[in-house]
Amino acid sequence: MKRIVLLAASLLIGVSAFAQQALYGGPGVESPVINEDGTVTFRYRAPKAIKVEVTGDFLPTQKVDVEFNGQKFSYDAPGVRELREGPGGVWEYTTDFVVAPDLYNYTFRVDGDSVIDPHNMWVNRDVASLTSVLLVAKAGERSDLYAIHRVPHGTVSKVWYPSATAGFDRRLTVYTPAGYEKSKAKYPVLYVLHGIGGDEDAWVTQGRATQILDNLIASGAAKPMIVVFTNGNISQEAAPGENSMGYDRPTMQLPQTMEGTFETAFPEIVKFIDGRYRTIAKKASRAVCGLSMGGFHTLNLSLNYPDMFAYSGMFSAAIGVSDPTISPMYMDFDAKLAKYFAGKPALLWIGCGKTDFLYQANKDFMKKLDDNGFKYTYMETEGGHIWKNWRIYLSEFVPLLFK
Ligand code: FER
Repeated sequence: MKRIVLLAASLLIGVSAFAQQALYGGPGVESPVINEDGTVTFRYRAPKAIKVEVTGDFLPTQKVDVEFNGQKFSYDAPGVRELREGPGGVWEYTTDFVVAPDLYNYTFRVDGDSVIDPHNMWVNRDVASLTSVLLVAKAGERSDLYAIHRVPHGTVSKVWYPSATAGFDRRLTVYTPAGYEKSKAKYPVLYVLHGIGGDEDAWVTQGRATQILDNLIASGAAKPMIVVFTNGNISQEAAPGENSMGYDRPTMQLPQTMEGTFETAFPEIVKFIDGRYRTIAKKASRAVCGLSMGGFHTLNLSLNYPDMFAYSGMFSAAIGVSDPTISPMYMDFDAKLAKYFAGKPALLWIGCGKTDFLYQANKDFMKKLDDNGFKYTYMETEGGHIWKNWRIYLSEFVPLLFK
């Protein structure tokens, strides 16, 4: 018996040591560390490296001027800082500023190669790149909405619906609010759309959408609602790695992007959701919002189905980019816009960052709205085309719904 116990114990130790080894990138390296004074330290062990850098949206951006096709333009690139090599080949960088509460993405560059932080288990995929995640949450700050708290949680499901347009089943991520399973109540529905290269997972990973919803609903700031995260790539069944293509490489260059088929097929999704969930199946209880391409989809859905959504949110929307002749969805824009506003939408909400490459397009669109006396709500933030902004917009938009 003793031998068996000993054997079992040594097996256990062996297994756990092995499992640890598989996860362990090197002894004694802790990264990232949020220090007492609010600075953050990043460490990376690379005894043979010549140069180790960190880049991410926790750093101030830097303007980069580029020339493309004979045209000069500048964009906001993430800042980069060098780590210094210390004992044991452990490189280190500590910010010389307090890192403001927020959720950040960062990567290391080791001799020019982009790598995630092997000592940080928390990783996100954004299209075809992996980034390490740093959450600096602080009570009373917006970033607290991105953290998980001991509040009632909603249920997040991966749900397949039959798409007659696509000719195959497609996947949605569906959030039902805490209490849904036990109640008989009907709920309003918010549809949330991703950008180019994104999928039905993007908003719940990068966007922290289900944490934001749990927290806003628990505090009473938002009404309980069903939230549907669609896959806006109509040629795709589900997120990369989750569809019949196997572990194919995620790409921004998918067929049938922004050519009208997704919008044409959208009623299939609404019909499926209204059939499967206890929804309040009417305009006043439906909202739609999206980032970038999803903002473009949001506008086109709102205009083409003026009886479908009372609330629309355009986050850094890719507007003014479509060829009006490629799809009936994109034709007669001005007439549809007038019809949409004649239908008295409860809210058209627009958010954009000051350095977003789509800033001017959004400004131009708002001028058109102003010229016509069409009402909307606008939020302008610092920074550009990044998730940091889209999380802000979602957390501003959701409390305004279904009131
Ligand atoms: C464009 C600008 C932006 C465009 C698409 C986008 C197809 C979408 C960006 C995104 O979803 O992040 O000119 O053309």
